[in-house]
Amino acid sequence: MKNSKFSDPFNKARQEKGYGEMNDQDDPVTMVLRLKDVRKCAHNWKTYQSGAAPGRIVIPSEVHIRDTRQIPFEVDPPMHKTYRDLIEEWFKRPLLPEYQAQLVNIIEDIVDEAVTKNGSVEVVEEFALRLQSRALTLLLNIPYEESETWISWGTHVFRSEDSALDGSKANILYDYIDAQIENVLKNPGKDLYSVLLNSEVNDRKLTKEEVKGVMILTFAGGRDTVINSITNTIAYFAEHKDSLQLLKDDPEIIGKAVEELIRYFAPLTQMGRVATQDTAVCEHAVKKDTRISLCWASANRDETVFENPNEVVLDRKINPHISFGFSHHKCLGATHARQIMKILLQVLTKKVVSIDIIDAQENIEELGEFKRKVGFDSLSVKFNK
Ligand code: HEM
Ligand code: EMZ
Repeated sequence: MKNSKFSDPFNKARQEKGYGEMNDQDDPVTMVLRLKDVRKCAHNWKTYQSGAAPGRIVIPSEVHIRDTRQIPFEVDPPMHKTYRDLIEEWFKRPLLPEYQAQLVNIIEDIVDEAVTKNGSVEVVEEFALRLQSRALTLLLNIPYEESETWISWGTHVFRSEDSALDGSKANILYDYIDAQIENVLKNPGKDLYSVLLNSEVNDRKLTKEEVKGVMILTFAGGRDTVINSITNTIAYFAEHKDSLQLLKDDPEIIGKAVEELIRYFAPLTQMGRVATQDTAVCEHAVKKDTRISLCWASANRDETVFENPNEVVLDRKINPHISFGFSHHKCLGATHARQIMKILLQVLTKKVVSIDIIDAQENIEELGEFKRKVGFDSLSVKFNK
């Protein structure tokens, strides 16, 4: 099978019953699989809440490694909007020309290094992690050098090689953010910490704990999602040399190609919610205080919505994918992530003739009755210029 293929494990369950089931640390999950149902549940925050115990809506659950509530992700309306209004504008900065120019420099440097290297490049660590960390300095408006520290943490801030949830690893991030908050209190600047520490909600300053909640989310939520998007893109173009050529010939379609790759990869498989009352999805009982998940990855392959859902159609015309979520919690980092992908495609079409895969180790999520490939643990390639 091709390394760049991401098959759809939910197909049968989605068509036959509309839901799936998985256990996760003795806190089972009913997975909602059809696009229409995922949208409905995402919208219905009164029945399906995000504001449960911190970490509980994440799958695998982070309740044992995190006490800090991530903001605005683990907050329901109306307070959700209060927080979101504070940061929405900040997260649109990737639309500014000077931001994009800096992102071009970052990506060109990394691609130049990859094409001039003799021998193979390990894309996850040497390419995607670096790109993600260096690009994040722009989003947070923090000096470029700080990315070296973030790169040293490895690809996921909560996972290590031995453990899907590593408390000591998580503590590195929490201690780092605590220290940064103290620094900025003494020495305010123009970075996201400073903006947050100066912000007010309901006529009071944000607490340090709230600022920490936003910062953990920007570090954790935007990390392996972006790394997987980049790595999977490289694998895809290695195995579809005609697609890279298509984008070279017709750069106008790059915007559509970005959406299609993100639909197909669905870098975040699912996100949970906790039922606030006894209810049902697809006639399957969901008890109060149990979890459902909004399975973005399954919804994106819904055959009643997408023609040829398992094919990558780079210039797909109608593409209502929900890789970035749906309704009020939809991804705040999407503008940044889309710019990274757009510029990556532009730079690849300019500087790379072809890519060859040397070795690939897939990263497979075990989700009860389903197994889903989400990216690679490692991907060695040769970039040809
Ligand atoms: C929310 C996916 C990149 C920050 C979400 C949600 C999804 C998602 C599905 C909705 C969660 C829910 O409904 O519970 C992705 C994907 C990404 C990506 C696929 C990359 C391709 C980023 C980046 C950042 C980020 C780069 C920032 C550094 C956030 C935040 C929220 C969020 C702050 C919460 C919004 C809210 O609750 O109102 N993301 N994300 N994401 N994402 Fe992303
Ligand atoms: C959480 C989540 C956010 C979680 C929108 O998704 O991303 C996951 O990768 C993190 O582990 O803590 O930030």
